[in-house]
Amino acid sequence: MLDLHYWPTPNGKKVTIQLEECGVEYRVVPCNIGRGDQFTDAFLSINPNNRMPALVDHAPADGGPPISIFESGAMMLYLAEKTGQFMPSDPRGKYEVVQWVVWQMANQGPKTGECGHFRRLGDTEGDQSYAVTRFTDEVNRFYGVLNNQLYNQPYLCGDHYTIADMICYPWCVNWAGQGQDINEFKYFKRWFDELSDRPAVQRGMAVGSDLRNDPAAMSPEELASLKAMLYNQRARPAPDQGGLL
Ligand SMILES: N[C@@H](CCC(=O)N[C@@H](CS)C(=O)NCC(=O)O)C(=O)O
Repeated sequence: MLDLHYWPTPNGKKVTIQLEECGVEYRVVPCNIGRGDQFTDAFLSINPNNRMPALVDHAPADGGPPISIFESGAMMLYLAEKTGQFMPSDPRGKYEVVQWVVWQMANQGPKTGECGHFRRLGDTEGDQSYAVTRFTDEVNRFYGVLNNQLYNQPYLCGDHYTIADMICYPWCVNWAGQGQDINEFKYFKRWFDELSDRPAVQRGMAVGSDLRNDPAAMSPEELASLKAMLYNQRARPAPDQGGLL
């Protein structure tokens, strides 16, 4: 059995899309990042980076103890290898996919996240126009990268739908909130519309739609403590005694 520690965000939905596409059985373990589940000792033993998603495979191929994995890209590579689906096995084809997975993890994911953060902030923390322009432009560049890649091939890595497509898709769904117009990127839009119609993509995107924290139902104190917990996180102290020096 696979346990997916999950909250319904684009980074989580990449993995639910893949699980749905592969048709494997999995269990969703809610990790409520608005309540601080990502900071519990149990969760940190799976992901020392206190971020969801995380995956635990209770039946790994080597028959040994459970394997736990953090970072959505690493989880998707693991699942592609475990299921033998949506990633070529020859080195040329495999590394075509791996480089797009790494591109998404190093570029599209983090910077689109910052784009959303600064755009949502408005002027509550002072003038954010420099950051908004910087990240909105960078996200625009990403849509251009995807559009060019899809100009003469149906999927990001050629003729076959792979985890490279699945990992990029959820971060594109909120294109309007990112200050973009996908009608300017017609090859991208063809791909986006096709993926949006896939039943497994729809199922993956819908996982956890009942899981939410409603800011409107929170008191000002609760909102302030949520903000203090999520923003400006700094280093968690290491144990003082008994370590390797
Ligand atoms: N690179 C990581 C990013 C994970 C990440 O940023 N997760 C966010 C939700 S999308 C989170 O857990 N945030 C909790 C927090 O900020 O404390 C991945 O792709 O798995």
